[in-house]
Amino acid sequence: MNSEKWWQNSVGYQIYPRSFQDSNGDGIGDIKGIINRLDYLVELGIDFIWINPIYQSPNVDNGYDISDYEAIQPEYGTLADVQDLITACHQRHIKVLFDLVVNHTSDQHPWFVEALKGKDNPYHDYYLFADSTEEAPPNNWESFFGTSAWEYVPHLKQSYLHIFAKQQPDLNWKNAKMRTEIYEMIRFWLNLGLDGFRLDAISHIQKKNWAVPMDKDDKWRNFMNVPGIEQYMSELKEIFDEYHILTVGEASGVSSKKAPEWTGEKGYINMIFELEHNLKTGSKGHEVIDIPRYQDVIYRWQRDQLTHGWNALYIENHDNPRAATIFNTTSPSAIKTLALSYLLLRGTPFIYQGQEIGMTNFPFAAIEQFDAVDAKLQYHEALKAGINSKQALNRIGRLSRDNSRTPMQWDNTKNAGFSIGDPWLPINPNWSHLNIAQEKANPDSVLSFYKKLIQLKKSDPAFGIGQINIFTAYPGQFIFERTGPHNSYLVIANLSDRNASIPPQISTNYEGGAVLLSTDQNTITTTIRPGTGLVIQKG
Ligand code: TEU
Ligand code: CA
Repeated sequence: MNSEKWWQNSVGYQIYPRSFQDSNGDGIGDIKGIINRLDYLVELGIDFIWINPIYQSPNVDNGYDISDYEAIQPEYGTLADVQDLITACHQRHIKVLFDLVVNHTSDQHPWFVEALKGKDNPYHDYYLFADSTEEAPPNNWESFFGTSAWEYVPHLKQSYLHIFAKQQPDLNWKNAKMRTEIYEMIRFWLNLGLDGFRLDAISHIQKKNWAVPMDKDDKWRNFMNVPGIEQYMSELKEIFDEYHILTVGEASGVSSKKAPEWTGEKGYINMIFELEHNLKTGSKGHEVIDIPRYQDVIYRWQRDQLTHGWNALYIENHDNPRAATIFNTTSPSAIKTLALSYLLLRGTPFIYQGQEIGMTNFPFAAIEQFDAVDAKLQYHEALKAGINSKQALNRIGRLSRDNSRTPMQWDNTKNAGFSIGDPWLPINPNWSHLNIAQEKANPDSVLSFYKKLIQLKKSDPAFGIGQINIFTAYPGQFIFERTGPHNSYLVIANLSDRNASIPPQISTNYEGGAVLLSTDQNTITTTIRPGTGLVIQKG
């Protein structure tokens, strides 16, 4: 058994910098804004933050298209601001993770600009070009954003691969020189004092041979955890180990069965964000999350990483709609119950900005209101396929990434306290009654519940490396026990439509136990109603 790690008893918080806090009135969140709000995160009980990309970028995909890895996007601030941020966080015992985007660069990156100059240019092989005509791309692969994965370059008579937008050409990881440059860049950031990285789209850095056609039922298989990736991941691991940092991989295509190879004692990284439970990947065609299905997915990940490996736990991020909306949890108690369903599982929980007050989807009414690159592309593809604009808008509006990217709702002053200028994305119209200041003042609010929940998670290693026993229950009822050397706890989060109760085989242990946390003051341990939950300590 490996020794306990600091992040096993910690809670992370994801900051979408563009929408967190603006400090200079240009309507765009920035690094100084984050520094100004750190004391709030201390109050919330956060141990580390992950900040989405703040590197120089033409912003086609909001920072995930990087044109200079070692420069800060001017609208976010300067390198000196980053140093101030790291210092300010460390003074408050908050660790700092950046996003590491190395599957692709921007098409404005000097490497790609050079690459386009000719097949003989040394940077040409930094990317994935293949001979083709304009009409016949090298193969039929599709990008994640729904278009062809190839873009034709007439003067080269070649196409280049991009598994995201065409402004995001994929890097050629087979090129050792390219890898060395990436590794130097990683060291540059770690030498500044960062504590870790979230590894963007890391399971896609290796691709199958161009001759392998796309499988219509498993469209992205040809660039999901493809053999050969082991070498690159091992090289990365060497650097991560040298600096003792925390690494969280966005690694879709790594199955729960395979995950321990990635996150176990000898794994490449510390934990994986699985994407299987999400609405877009998991509940195709549905407007809300199928909760029993979500439960099956996260329980499977719990089981498969029980003896080896570690989970990253989350219900929201910048790529998904707001949880309160898509889990259909409409009352404060149900939103708290949703928090309870995942935050005390075995793993490291993440909270996405605004989730802690139950922020909701945005009521989109026109395509002009969207910003996200995938939303615009999908809208135009839908119109091409003959779907009418209202239907296309409805569906994209429900699922769009932009729902989670609207500015933070801090208080009920102008622009929700986010900015004194015009915000880059509209503020959700519910800001005047749904905001942090208001919830702070209310001991029964979603925010107050999150604070208590975070404290509980950190109060006892039973909630860290402690064992988890999951009880079989009616679908949608999350009933599990966490046990440590000193105490045991029973968590019941009822997201089903029937009453839940303490499992009979352990009822004598828990019926007289102390209720440490409850989503609703009226909840009693014998009848846990739909949309309510509690945590009981073994008596
Ligand atoms: O998202 C990547 C992403 O969602 C895919 O890697 C995922 O594997 C696939 O959709 C599974 O179905 C990240 C960022 O989070 C996102 O914001 C960026 O747009 C994207 O990478 C490109 O950098
Ligand atoms: Ca600003």
